[in-house]
Amino acid sequence: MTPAGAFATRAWGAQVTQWDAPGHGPMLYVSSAANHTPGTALRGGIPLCFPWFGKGPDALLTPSHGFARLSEWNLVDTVESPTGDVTVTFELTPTQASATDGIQLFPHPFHATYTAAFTAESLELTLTVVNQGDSDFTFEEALHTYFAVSDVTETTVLGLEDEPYTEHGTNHTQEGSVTFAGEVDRVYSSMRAVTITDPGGNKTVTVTKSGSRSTVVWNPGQELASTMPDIGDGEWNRFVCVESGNIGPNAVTLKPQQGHSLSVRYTVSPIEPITV
Ligand code: TA6
Repeated sequence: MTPAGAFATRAWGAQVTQWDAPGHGPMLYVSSAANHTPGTALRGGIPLCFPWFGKGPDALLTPSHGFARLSEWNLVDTVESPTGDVTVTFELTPTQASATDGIQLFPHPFHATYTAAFTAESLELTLTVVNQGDSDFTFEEALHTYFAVSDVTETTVLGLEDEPYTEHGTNHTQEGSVTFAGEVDRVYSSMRAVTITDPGGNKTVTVTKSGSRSTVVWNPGQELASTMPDIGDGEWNRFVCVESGNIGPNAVTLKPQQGHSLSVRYTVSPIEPITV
């Protein structure tokens, strides 16, 4: 345990699999039934969706959420600051992903760098993609974060009021805070910060971001979760996904040698002062 709390990452998918913030415990949900086999999607932590989201803009692409989370990224370095902050850096190129299913659907010379910076009260993630080719390419991306909550039916997401979103192909406008009475699977066009309240866990998490025009909010609800073998029994209400990305009409187009960075910062604070 460092001043930055306990954390863990893995080269497969450059996936953050643990972030325990001091005074708040586990901030991320990882399913007890998750498949940890390298090269498969791990249910929980922070899956990295690239170069498409879901099945892609035309709903034709597999694997779901692209090949980056199924590829072995190169761990560039792990740096600890004098104050105990820890920054982990990964990179991915087409050569490293050459054996991953789906790479053939994105025949573009890219270089992706991903950093995770753990501090005593925050986690900051940055995904940078550079076009190393000689023609434009377009990609989608999202940091698909599974925030641990004590009960999603008591959780609210604030900050998306009046924002447009699509859910199962239908367009809507968010009225009030986002609550969870059943399945919620919404892709918002929004650049705003949001706050996740977890009253049972006595915490709020603020999500601030840059370089991101899409916010996804997802929980499958009890019925859909019961059909998903890698969501542990009774765990459907123990997480909410709040994902920062660029999806659909907000996909990113890079010219040759151009780069784009998506950054997000999660900060946690108690709802009530913690008495010591
Ligand atoms: O983030 C929302 C979503 O696109 C949902 O539709 C659901 O499919 C979820 O991602 C999980 O996707 P996965 O491929 O990890 O099972």
